Amino acid sequence: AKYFGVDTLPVFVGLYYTLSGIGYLFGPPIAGDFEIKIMKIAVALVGMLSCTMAWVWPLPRVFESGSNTTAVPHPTIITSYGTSTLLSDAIKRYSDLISREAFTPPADYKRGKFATSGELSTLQVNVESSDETLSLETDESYMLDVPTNGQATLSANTVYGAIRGLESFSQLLMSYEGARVVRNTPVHIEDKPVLAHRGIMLDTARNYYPVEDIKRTLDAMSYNKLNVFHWHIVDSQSWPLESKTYPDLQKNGAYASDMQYSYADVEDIIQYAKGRGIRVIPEFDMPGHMFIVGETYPEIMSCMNKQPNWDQYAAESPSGQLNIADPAATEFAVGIINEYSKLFIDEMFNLGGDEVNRKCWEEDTKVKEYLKNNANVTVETLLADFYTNVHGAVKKQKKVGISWEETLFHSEYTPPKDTIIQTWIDEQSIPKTVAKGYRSIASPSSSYYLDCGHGTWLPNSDGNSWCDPFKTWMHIYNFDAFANVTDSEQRKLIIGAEVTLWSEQSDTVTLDKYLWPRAAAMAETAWTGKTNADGHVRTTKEVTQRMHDHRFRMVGRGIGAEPLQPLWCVRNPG
Ligand code: CP6
Repeated sequence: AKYFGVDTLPVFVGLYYTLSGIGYLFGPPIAGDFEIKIMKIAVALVGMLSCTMAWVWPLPRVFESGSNTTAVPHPTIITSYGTSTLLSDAIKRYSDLISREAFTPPADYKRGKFATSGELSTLQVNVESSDETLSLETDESYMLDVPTNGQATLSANTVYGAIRGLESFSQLLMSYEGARVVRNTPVHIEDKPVLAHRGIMLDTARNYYPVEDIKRTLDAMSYNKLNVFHWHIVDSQSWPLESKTYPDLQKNGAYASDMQYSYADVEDIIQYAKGRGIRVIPEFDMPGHMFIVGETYPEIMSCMNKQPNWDQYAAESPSGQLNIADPAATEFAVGIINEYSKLFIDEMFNLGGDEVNRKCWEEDTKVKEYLKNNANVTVETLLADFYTNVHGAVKKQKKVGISWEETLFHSEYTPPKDTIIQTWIDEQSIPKTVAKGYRSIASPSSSYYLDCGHGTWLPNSDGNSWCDPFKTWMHIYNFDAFANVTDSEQRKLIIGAEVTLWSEQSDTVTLDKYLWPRAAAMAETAWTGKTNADGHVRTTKEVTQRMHDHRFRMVGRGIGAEPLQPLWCVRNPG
């Protein structure tokens, strides 16, 4: 944090080492006591410093602050010109939130009222453009000025920038003994994201999540300036989604009549997300991960439910892939794309394409028959043809396709150049993708898989589950999508990051605590980047206090984010 134009943390850390260094020179026995005293002073200094930092998460790119405290005596009246419902809805939402919220940073719980030097009158919101298209290109930048006295100003090019700025504004407000203030005024923020695509993937097939869970997740995403909800909506285990083309999919595929998403639910969710500047991208994972389709259309499937040897035919039980030698299977896949391209209005459409099992087809009698009658055809050419057809269908719907990386690296298919590759397998996935000229979304399983470490699903002989260990927020924060890419053109192809919540070991009971605050750790590195504007690389240590604070803020807002340490430590930082 810059304070009086100086980066304060290194100054205090430096001071601490200098003073304790002097303490060391005195030698024993004085040094012991002296060092402890110095340490206590240093802890107190760092504690004071905590009170002067930008408490906004994710950290704004530019945050300048003064030394005054501004009173906000009444719920601040936020005003704007214009007729945008999106904007007026957002303003109403934040006005309500602010008047409800009385947030005191846990480390400041003993702090009395601040002496104030001025009073905030209103927050005036100015939006430049009336274009409300939500896409990868959307401008989310904003500028926010909170003076010591009088009117605050929020300016943005788009309504979505304004929504991001309203979030930051809400996080500047603190409550002390019932008195609401903004500290360290005047505050000047200039902010915009490093990555254009910042998301959460939620798997609603392995276990079901009610619509209200998804809405609460969208709320929490907006508190973290995340802008993509990647909905892994169906998989081998269930098809909870209404289909008008193939109505039996839902009938035979949903776990229960109250575990479904109707068209109206989806439209509601998309609308709700848009109000928070969040895009909804659906995934229909093909041709693998499709067992559930076989409950309705067994004739277009291969290797259905091979028990007990399912693991030879699929990454997960139950096995079942579309029979890529059957034109009816491809027709089905294209039918799915055509139907859901209309329901899901986003410009992007995720086709899955991961974890395809060759043996599933090699041992299939219908596939073997087909190969016998077609001399130049192999399983590999069939798979490439399948990908060609589904990507062609996505193009025809004027959408951009997203695929898991296997489509690019583990098949003979060459996706269209505008295809976005979602990487997950290892450290080479991102560099390899951008070296081939494709755009990449980073979802490394070794860092961003939030379901891991709960250890109940498919334990190995050592008792651990296959994607253990648990990924801590620090581990997530330390991941750098750009780490192995130096070429500046290639770096531009890294457009996004997504944490993924696969739901073999998660449902409504665990949702909030599996997602939060760990997804917030990713959100800051995706919005602010790994480094501050001045090049300083933030460490997890220096953001810990702010992270705890943000966790408490989310809890106060109704998000069941998990605790990270004893409250005692939060109140006695250092
Ligand atoms: N389901 C689908 C999954 C996974 C993938 N796709 C997965 C693979 C490995 C781990 C965790 C999840 N459960 N459809 C991979 C993209 Cl460790």
